[in-house]
Amino acid sequence: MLSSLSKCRYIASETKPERVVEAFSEVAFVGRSNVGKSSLINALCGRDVAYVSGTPGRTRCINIFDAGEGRFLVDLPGYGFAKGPLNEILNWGPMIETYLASRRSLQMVVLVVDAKVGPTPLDSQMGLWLNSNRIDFCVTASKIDKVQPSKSFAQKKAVAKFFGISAEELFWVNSKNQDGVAALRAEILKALG
Ligand SMILES: Nc1nc2c(ncn2[C@@H]2O[C@H](COP(=O)(O)OP(=O)(O)O)[C@@H](O)[C@H]2O)c(=O)[nH]1
Ligand SMILES: [Mg+2]
Repeated sequence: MLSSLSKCRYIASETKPERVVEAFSEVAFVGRSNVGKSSLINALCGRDVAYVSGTPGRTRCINIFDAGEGRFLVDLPGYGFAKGPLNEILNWGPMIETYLASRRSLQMVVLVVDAKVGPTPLDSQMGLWLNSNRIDFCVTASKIDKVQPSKSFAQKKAVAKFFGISAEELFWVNSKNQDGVAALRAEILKALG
């Protein structure tokens, strides 16, 4: 059992799911491009391990980080980007689905949505796909600092309701100042074993 993610280190980037090495356990991050997945991984680890980009859709690889003895955090390419070579755009779905469906060590998926924008149709599709494939996932709303404090309570309830969970089950985080990050970290550590 790990006590923290502070020893997490980058190990590889792959474009072919079958080339990713075996893990003891793993937690994968999915969500729209630019929603803050890589920033969240950095916040969870307490330092910059993942590449944060200003340009949406730049992280097109499966990025693997080892938190200790084969316990992986997996930064998956974001969906919803419109720019880039067509074959890459078309290849995205099969690549992610193949990855998520084929990893026996996958314990949980963190579905990251933008707190202010709220869930998009693609986020909904992702949730449905995870459910239909019986993949355990938790929902994390990122960039909560962009939500007006007066709207925060209602927005949290709305996002939770969208996914059929309670507001308490929704992780509500700001990767820039660590707000809410500890609760998600605890859930991930539990899942990694
Ligand atoms: N204000 C704010 N900005 C964030 C937060 N998390 C990420 N960002 C910014 O959002 C942009 C995209 O972040 P990134 O982690 O690369 O997103 P990814 O494409 O999902 O991996 C970057 O400019 C980040 O600095 C947050 O919690 N609050
Ligand atoms: Mg990224």
